[in-house]
Amino acid sequence: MEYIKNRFYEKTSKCISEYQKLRKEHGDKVLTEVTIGQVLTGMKGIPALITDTSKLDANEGIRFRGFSIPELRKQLPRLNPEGEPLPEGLFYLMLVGEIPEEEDVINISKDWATRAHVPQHVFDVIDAMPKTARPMTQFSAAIVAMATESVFQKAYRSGIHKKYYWDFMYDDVMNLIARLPRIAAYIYRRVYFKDKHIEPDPRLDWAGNLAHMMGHDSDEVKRLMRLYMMIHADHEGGNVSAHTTHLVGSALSNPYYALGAGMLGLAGPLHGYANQDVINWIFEMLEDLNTNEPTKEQIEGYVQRTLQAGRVVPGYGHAVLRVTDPRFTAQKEFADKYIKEDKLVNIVNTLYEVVPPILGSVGKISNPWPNVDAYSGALLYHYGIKEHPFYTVLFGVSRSMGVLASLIMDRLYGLPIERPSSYPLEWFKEQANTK
Ligand code: HAX
Repeated sequence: MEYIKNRFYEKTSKCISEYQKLRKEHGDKVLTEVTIGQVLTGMKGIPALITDTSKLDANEGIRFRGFSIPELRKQLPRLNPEGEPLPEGLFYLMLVGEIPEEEDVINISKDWATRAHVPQHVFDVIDAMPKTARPMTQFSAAIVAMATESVFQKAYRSGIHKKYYWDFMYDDVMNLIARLPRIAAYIYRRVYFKDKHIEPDPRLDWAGNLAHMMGHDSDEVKRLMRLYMMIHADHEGGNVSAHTTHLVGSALSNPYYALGAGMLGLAGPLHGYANQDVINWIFEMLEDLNTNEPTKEQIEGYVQRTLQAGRVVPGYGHAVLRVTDPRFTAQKEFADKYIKEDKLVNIVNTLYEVVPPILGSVGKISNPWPNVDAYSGALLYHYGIKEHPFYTVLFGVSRSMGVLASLIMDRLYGLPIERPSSYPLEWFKEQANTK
């Protein structure tokens, strides 16, 4: 599918000289002051990274190349008028910077289908682990094991000129994204379905094929999977999975290493693990309250007890957002439209009424509103994907699209190795006392 690579290069290559010009001519320009508070709270708000694929606004949520999620749900090509857009279209938008034609999207689908072969040794690496190993452990290990296939690594060792790095990176990225659904589904079937694996169907789209290989072949699950894969794909460059992928890639590690590292960041409870933790926490609550249909008052009491125990309420809060996450809203709209009655969905909806005022009243929590993870588990569970320790793997399959599209651009721009400075705590104390 060389024309998409060419189109990306035509659209983006002018940025190489723009980047070089900025670096040479405006390198001394002061962007912003950095406060001690920003450093001590996780480098919040410091403009420190170049990411073109998407931008997060605290009060509006994510925009992919300028388009909001509701706009994209209307404008990106879909298989039928009632369905959700194909995530392949979002990948094209993030990479090339324009809304694709239907033909472009179909072509990416076909291209990924032809690249989807996973080498046997990757399955062997997965099979060597106990089935009790966390699905994200198996997923990250499989990704790193697949680095044997890296064309970028081979080209680098053969001494290619740095201006061609992006080209090899592109091929690695397309291969890697194409193979992730097969790896994810293999882990799912291995752990939960006694190794009864399902072969890919190359006629299906990327997300539809993932649902198929997991054994959830209905149109409803495929529709949900397309939405899920779209909304989790990217959240600008500073979140843990995106930043880690970029950072590791900046050492010219191949994309398999970079994404493997990013996925291990996604596996943390404050990031992508939250999508399974929401369900864990709700089930703990139901057990504690000894009911499947808790009242609003009972839920309020449990939220208060969670906070008193020094725990976080999973699915709520965000490092950047200060409103309800539009990815939460997209999923709620999906549930409102397609799900008539579901106890778990009802609880998630009640939590949306109950949690924000309680978190807001604590005083120190910057954002009391729900994030993407507050809803996704209830939707998956409703459609029969009940194995919640697996949920973060689905997030990871989707997130690969944004972070890897960015990685191609990192190499096209020729971004250098990333190396911020660190100081002892004593230095910050001294800074605090100097005028
Ligand atoms: N429940 C209880 N306390 C919370 C909270 C929540 N949902 N969200 C924030 N806080 C607490 C913090 O733990 C922190 O407490 P301390 O000062 O005692 O350390 C305080 O409020 C200030 O934190 P903040 O500035 O509001 O939030 P951060 O930017 O530090 O952290 C997090 C953002 C998303 C990590 C945080 O809100 C959180 O832990 N939420 C619950 C876990 C979660 O849903 N994570 C997924 C986020 C979205 C994502 O990345 N998905 O993959």
